[in-house]
Amino acid sequence: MTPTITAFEQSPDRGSGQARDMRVRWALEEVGQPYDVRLVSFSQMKEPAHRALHPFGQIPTYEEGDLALFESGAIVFHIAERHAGLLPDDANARARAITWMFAALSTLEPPILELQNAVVLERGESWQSQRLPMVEDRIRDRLGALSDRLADADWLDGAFSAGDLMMVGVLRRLHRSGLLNEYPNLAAYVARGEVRPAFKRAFDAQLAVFTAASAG
Ligand code: GTB
Repeated sequence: MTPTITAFEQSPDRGSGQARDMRVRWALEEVGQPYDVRLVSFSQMKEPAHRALHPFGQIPTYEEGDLALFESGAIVFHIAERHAGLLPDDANARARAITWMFAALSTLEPPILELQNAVVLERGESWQSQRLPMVEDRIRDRLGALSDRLADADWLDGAFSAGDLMMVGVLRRLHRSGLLNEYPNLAAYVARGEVRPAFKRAFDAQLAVFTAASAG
């Protein structure tokens, strides 16, 4: 059964693949699962029909037969569990890959989100310039530790896994900040993820949505 995901009808990221449908698309491409996309506007996301799928009125969602999921982490985990290619067979290695997924979402992403909120939502506040360095330092703290752990390895724990997919997906949010470049092995890690053919297919698919919306 072909799953259907939701994505922004008009993404504010201008096709740079920052919205979280990108992680889901990438996971589906990695495992070779075709998918349909239903584009939703900001107002549609807040309507009851969409909230039935996503209680918080957001994207992405995932529908497959009578299963409906929300939360990019849960969706990628589901895809990784149902298909070969994103989680190792060995039980311990599998548990570690899942741990990295959680680390990406609950240890790395929160300070990164805080920076984006500080830059965008707190623009113009008199205290913004004092707050930004503190927020950036909290990210550096996490990036430094991650950089030490990755060292000169290609991926976080052996072969590429859903843990790397999620971590690269989260770290990509730092592109505009320049912070990633302070950690050359992390910048190279993200670049390694972004040249994967599955990433490129996912990226091109979301970019095509933006390009079509801009032309229309
Ligand atoms: N924890 C949820 C998950 O992981 O799925 C978070 C989902 C979420 O934040 N969805 C966002 C959304 O629907 C889109 S991805 N927002 C609309 C709303 O809340 O009303 C976040 C996002 C949006 C835009 C950019 N951008 O423009 O660069 C980047 C990321």
